[in-house]
Amino acid sequence: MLKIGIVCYPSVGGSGIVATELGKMLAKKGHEIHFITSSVPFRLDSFYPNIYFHEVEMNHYPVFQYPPYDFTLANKIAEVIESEKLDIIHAHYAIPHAICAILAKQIAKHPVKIVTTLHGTDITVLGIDLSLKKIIEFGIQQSDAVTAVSESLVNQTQEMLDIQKEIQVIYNFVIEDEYSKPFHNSFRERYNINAEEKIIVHISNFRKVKRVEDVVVSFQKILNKTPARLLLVGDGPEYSRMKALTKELGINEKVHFLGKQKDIPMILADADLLLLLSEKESFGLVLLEAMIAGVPCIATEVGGIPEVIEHNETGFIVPLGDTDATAEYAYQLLSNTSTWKQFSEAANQSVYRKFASEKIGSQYEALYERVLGET
Ligand code: GMT
Repeated sequence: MLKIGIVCYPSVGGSGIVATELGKMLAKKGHEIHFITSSVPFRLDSFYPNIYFHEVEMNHYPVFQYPPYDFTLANKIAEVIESEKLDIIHAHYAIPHAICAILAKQIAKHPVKIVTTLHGTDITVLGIDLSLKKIIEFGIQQSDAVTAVSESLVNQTQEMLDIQKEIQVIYNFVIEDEYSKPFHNSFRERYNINAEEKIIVHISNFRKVKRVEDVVVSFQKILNKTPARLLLVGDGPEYSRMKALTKELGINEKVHFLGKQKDIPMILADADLLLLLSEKESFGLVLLEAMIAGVPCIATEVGGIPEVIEHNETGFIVPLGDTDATAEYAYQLLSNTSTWKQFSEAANQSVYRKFASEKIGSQYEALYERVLGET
């Protein structure tokens, strides 16, 4: 059994969710897992045997213009490598986590291997920023193994960065059982949504890249065809603008802003359709969450999304910005119960087939074993 340190962002977001769920799954299999983060990962919401949490504490000395978080993190990783005799550090994100892990590996007086997982924003956004490009390349080159969450992200990384490293695709996953608990129509009751009204959901961090505006505009077009409500889940920079937009469009009574929510399976249990109309998305973990819950998705033809959704089989793929096509496909799905059931079932089955948590967990284990076998 291995001793694995996981370095990730602890807050809400796909990379933190994947890192935490992977840690929980590996701990269940008997590995010893050490999370090294600035606060308890939000999915680590209970006591789990074999899981330990090491907090990166920041001291604020007035002499530093900017608190040196990255050094503090590297120092903590080095401390944990030595005290716990870690075999592997699994860093989620090249910047800053892989860099901190590489530094820690050099500091620590105990050998360790570094596995880095690229999640997207580190490459597609930061990779084109010349002020960080070289250090991202260094993080990838110096890791013992690198994975990316989609084929598209591997291609983009190789196109944008000067690297020779092999990057293995290991897809994201969800813990299937969490989405099959019995739920009751809680949202329908709470918001007085009648049986004819379809529930459409969008879940994101409301960054500009998520194009929430396209979701709202598509919803307005859907409303012209069929009665529906839109649940907007999450919070972020675009939140207030979206509130104003729904008022401006006169659809604010049909749109419910739920803010950040923890219980995504419960929300999805009431949903008929999920929209993800982003302009960049290396994978789109929320699509898997919806699909496993039997909620068909309409999403844009960007990044790794076409690897997750099979167009016209498990959901629909639309060109970026095409709100007419989104509304048209939504109507096709929502107006025909047997079509909806067929897509719902196909979406659910494809998660078990292509993204099974057991299979993904084993791929990471095999990778850890492989790097440990290399000298
Ligand atoms: O999309 C974000 O803004 C959050 C970011 C994260 O750190 O969680 O998401 C990235 O990683 C997820 C997990 O691998 C992927 O599902 C998202 O597609 C990816 N986001 C982007 O590529 C924009």
